[in-house]
Amino acid sequence: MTVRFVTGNGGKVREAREYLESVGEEVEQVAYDYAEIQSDDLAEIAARGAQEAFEALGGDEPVVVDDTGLFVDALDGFPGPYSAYVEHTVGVERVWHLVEPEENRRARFRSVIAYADGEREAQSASEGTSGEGTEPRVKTFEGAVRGRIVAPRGEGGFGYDPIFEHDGETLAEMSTEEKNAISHRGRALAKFADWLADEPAERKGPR
Ligand code: ITT
Repeated sequence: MTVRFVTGNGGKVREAREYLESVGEEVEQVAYDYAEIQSDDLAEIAARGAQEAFEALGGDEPVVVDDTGLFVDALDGFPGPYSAYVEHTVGVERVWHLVEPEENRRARFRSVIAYADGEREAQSASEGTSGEGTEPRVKTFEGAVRGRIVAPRGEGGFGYDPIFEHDGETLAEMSTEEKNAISHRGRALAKFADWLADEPAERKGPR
């Protein structure tokens, strides 16, 4: 099966391919600028994005989006859902300098992968449906990794990877495979792949 990965970030696609192709799923990068709703809930942002992109793009193949944030403890979770904006305005080196004077340099990356495929499923009973109500299903898969913010090191990866250290190495010092084995995205991809593997075979063929 091919999943359409809706993102402008080639680094995310490289990691998704490395993981998903090893379990027999193809990944195609698709450019579509879905509205990122103003929310501090990554899962909600990703889920809405996946649903909107699936409806706007048309076609049968499922879509996934990935929403990721870097949450620094000493900065009360900043930049969090604003990580892309902060990277593109002040840059990751400035984030290191913000954290440098802090004693506690711990941080966490979180990723949510949201998947939409046009299948419909019953609305939850709490919404009091008559049995006919269905809504497009969107599944979300989350992963997180703890580490600490350090002065930039390493040439690999992308985004905040050079300033995020896990087990003595920055994510930019790891290969894609090594990063996937411990990273926020790698963990979310593993949950997604497990769920896909349990899906009925007929969904994976043409509908
Ligand atoms: P799309 O929305 O088009 O997918 P984006 O790069 O804007 O791409 P996010 O909002 O999810 O995606 O990314 C938040 C920021 O975090 C952004 O600056 C990314 O470069 C960065 N980022 C995402 N995943 C990362 C990772 O695994 N390692 C380092 N930085 C990452």
